[in-house]
Amino acid sequence: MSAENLITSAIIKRYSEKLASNLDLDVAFVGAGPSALVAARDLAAAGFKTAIFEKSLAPGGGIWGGGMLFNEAVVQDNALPSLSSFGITTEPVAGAEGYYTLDSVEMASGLIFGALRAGARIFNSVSVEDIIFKNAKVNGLVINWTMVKRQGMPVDPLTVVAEIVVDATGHPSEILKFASEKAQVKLDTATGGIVGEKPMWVDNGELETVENTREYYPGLFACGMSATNASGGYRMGPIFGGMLLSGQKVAVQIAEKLRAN
Ligand code: 48F
Repeated sequence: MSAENLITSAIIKRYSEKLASNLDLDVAFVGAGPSALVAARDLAAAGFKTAIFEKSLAPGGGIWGGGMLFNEAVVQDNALPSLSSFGITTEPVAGAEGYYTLDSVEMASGLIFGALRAGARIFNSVSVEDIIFKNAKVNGLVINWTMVKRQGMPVDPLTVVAEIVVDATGHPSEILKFASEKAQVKLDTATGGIVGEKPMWVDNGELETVENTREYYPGLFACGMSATNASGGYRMGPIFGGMLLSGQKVAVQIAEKLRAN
């Protein structure tokens, strides 16, 4: 075989194997932001078959750009154990006890690498365009290439089955929206639908993100900003402690549920 086709066939074979062996998952995350990366790492490390489907070319969500493209992020001291478990370094903010900065490129790459190393798989450039919904339960994802979606090409999707689906799509809560609007089910929120994120209030937003991390419908959890948006919490900007703790919390909730089944 020519070197050219050796490379081509190796890529096609390995990718096909990777996708085929992740069509039946314990946990499928939609979106590879900070909350999903932490949760996927914890669940994969605990032995659950876990994959993340991310519509962008680069996983990492809102981490890379720090605040307004200044590529530094802020965390509180309660997030330090999580970051150091990934080998990510932080620096105390002088005169502001309990607050730390970190390089957002180190944070994004460290979380991605940690999730992969623990055994989670990440499928980038793949958009989730719908859910599988059977017997009053969310059963998996309907996926397509992001380029197909962007170009508006009339191409049918493929599917991935999962015991648990996690909406980690950030501000838009895209997967909860499919459940609420397409499957027309009541979510576990004050209104039964997506309440919508409130303006910025940092301290409150951080706490609420963690509080609102839960199962919103059988088989469908939300973490990170998606949980904030679903339950009507305040936004918080480029402080990431709540996102990391939300990821840890959803991993514990999911592990408990899967072990109880
Ligand atoms: O928003 P995002 O980074 O997720 P998060 O874990 O973290 C929020 C923070 O980054 C930041 C913040 C800090 O305080 O407020 O915003 O809640 O990442 C969400 C990811 O989901 C992807 C999207 O490209 C992004 O990388 N995503 C959204 N919709 C889809 C999707 C979809 N339909 N299919 C696949 N990926």
